[in-house]
Amino acid sequence: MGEPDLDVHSDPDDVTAALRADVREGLTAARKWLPPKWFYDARGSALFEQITVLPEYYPTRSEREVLDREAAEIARVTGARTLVELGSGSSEKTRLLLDGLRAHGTLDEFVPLDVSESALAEAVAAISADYEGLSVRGVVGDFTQHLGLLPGERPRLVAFLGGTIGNFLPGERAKFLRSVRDVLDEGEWLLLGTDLVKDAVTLERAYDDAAGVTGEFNRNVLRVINARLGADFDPDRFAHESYWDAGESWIEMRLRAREDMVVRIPGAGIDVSFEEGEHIRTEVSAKFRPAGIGAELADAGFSVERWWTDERNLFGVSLSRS
Ligand code: AVJ
Repeated sequence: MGEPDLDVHSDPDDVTAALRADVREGLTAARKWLPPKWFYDARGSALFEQITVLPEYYPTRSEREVLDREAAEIARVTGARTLVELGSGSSEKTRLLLDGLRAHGTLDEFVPLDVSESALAEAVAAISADYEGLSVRGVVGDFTQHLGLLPGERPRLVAFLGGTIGNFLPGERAKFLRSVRDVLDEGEWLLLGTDLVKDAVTLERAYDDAAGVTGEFNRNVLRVINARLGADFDPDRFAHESYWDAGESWIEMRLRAREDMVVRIPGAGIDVSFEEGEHIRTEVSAKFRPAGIGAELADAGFSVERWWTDERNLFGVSLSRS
């Protein structure tokens, strides 16, 4: 694998400073929490890839079913010259879109953006090797901060897949959708994947699999804090849990302390005490109803042109025009 073409917008020192700020805020709060973006170092990104093929974790398969069926239609409707993918990870499902857009003959550039440099480098190398003549420009960055920097010939199609929009809290979600709308010109496109509300058992199992992969993914955030901030978390002293909050319409992942303990986090200048049974909320993953997501897109200034779901109605994909 050669040196991939990456624009790095996140300086390692800035990343550590951002983690320090998040850890200080979240772990000194009365109800402890951490933002989910810190799962994704090389190990966390690899664990997430394993999650996507678990029998319990339906979102990846359901979304792929839709993209496989609709890629040609997406290409026809948008005529996109640039595909921008936010939170691209391994870009596996993106190949369906790339194939559809290439077949349609309009696409010349692919711009994947991800916080994980390792996942992005692999994706850029693999896509460049497989799509001759396609210009591939990876951007290492945080899609809540680096949206203004997105290159590409118009019209651009911004894809935000996998249901990652669910990781925002509702207020942040509105701000984010508005920020995407603001970087797009009129007549450009947003392809958004949203997981749908369904029964609690299906949802909780999707985030607490029998093989324990999601638990390891969840505990990985503690390893990331150990590595970057010199902390002494013992991940085995935290139990993994998933919890469906029907009122908030989101799944929470939690790490519950198995015993009383004090964790030293020198890089954040704090010691954090845990009581037995106390938990850290490490992720929310909101689930949507079609009318709700339609209204949120409209509020952000988009017009929803297409809405598709998989055969079993588990996952929705919307195509909106700015
Ligand atoms: C990648 C954010 C879409 O919320 O379903 C998977 C992450 N967390 N299992 C999700 C995740 C636990 C995933 N997203």
